[in-house]
Parts: sequence; structure tokens; C-alpha cells
Amino acid sequence: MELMFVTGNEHKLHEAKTVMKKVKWAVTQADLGYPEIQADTLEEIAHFGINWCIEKLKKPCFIEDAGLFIDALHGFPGPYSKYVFNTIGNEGILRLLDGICNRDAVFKSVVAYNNGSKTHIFAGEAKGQIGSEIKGDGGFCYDPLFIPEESALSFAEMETKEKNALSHRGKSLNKLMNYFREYEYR
Ligand code: ITT
Repeated sequence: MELMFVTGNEHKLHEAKTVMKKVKWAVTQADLGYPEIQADTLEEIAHFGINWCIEKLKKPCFIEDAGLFIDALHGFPGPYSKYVFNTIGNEGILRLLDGICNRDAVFKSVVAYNNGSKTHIFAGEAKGQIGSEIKGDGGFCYDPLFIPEESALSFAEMETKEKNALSHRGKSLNKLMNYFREYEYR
């Protein structure tokens, strides 16, 4: 089976391929550069994005929207994670948290899949902490800062499989896979 993932992010693509390998499904990339609206929730962004993609592609596809929500910063950068990473980066986040004891954070992921007639949403979360320094050179963007609660390693210190087992995206993609197994491809 082949699944079309609309994304411009090679790392996300690799993570999705690794999840779907378990069921021997191929994930193909469509880099359409869909518009990401400014909204307070990932769900709203994903709904708008998938509607745009289905209109354009006219065949089943999925997108994934994610963000890092830091407790001490009242959920910042959240839906603005990409912009914030591209502007202040990990060094900037560490500076914002300088001297702050509460390092709790959560990575959230929302997958939106449309089968040609209906959209299904699958969410995943990973709770953890923002480390005191940049650790590891794997993964992407905030991975060297984020230490999931089940581990002492940052996401950037893990293999893709290990990250997927604990990550927000691994969880939302697993829900998508289970949905396919149960409802679409019995
Ligand atoms: P798309 O083309 O799929 O939209 P993107 O990189 O623009 O790819 P998002 O809009 O979902 O993805 O942006 C979310 C940002 O949140 C992303 O650019 C990273 O900065 C950050 N982020 C999300 N998931 C992450 C992860 O697993 N590890 C590190 N940073 C992550």
C-alpha cells in the first residue's frame, strides 16, 4: 500500500516511513508547500491544510502539524514553533528559560488524513523537559533540547525508531496506521 504525505520536511518524512515500515507500507512525499494559517491550535491549522491539499491533489493524502509547548512560557512557541526555531533557535529558547526551574514541555502532533471524502484527525503527545544544554546531533530543530519523560536522552540522541516509540509524531502516526488496519484496508 502507498500513502501520500504532503510535507516539505524530510525528517518528518523519514519518521513516517520508519513507522509505516512495520506494516510494509510505502510513504511517498508530495511537497506542495500547503499554506499554514496562523491559529491557536494545531487542529485548526491541520484542517485548513488538508482541505487545501485534497482540493489540489484530488486523492487520499495526509499532513502532519506539530509544535513544542513550553509550560513556563505559557505554551510558547506552540503553533509558531517553526518561525521561532528559524528566528531565535535552540540558543534563544535556552536563553528564555535561563534561571527557570520549571522545564516541563510537551510536543504535540496532529495528523490529518483525508480519504477523498472525509477528514480524520489523529493526535499524539510527548511529555518531557527542556534540557539545560543542546544534546545530540540526530533528529531536527528542537530535538537536541527535548528530553522525553521516559528517557535520559534527548530526541537528538536517539535513533529514529527510538524517537518514534516515544514521540508525539510516532504516536499520531501509529494511530493513523491502526485506523488503516481497522477500517480502510481490512
Ligand atoms: P511541513 O511541510 O510538514 O509543514 P514543517 O517543518 O513546516 O513541515 P510544522 O509546520 O509542523 O512542520 O512545523 C512544526 C515545527 O515544530 C518544526 O519546523 C520544528 O521546528 C518543530 N518540531 C515539530 N516536531 C518536531 C520534532 O519532532 N522535533 C523537533 N522539532 C519539531
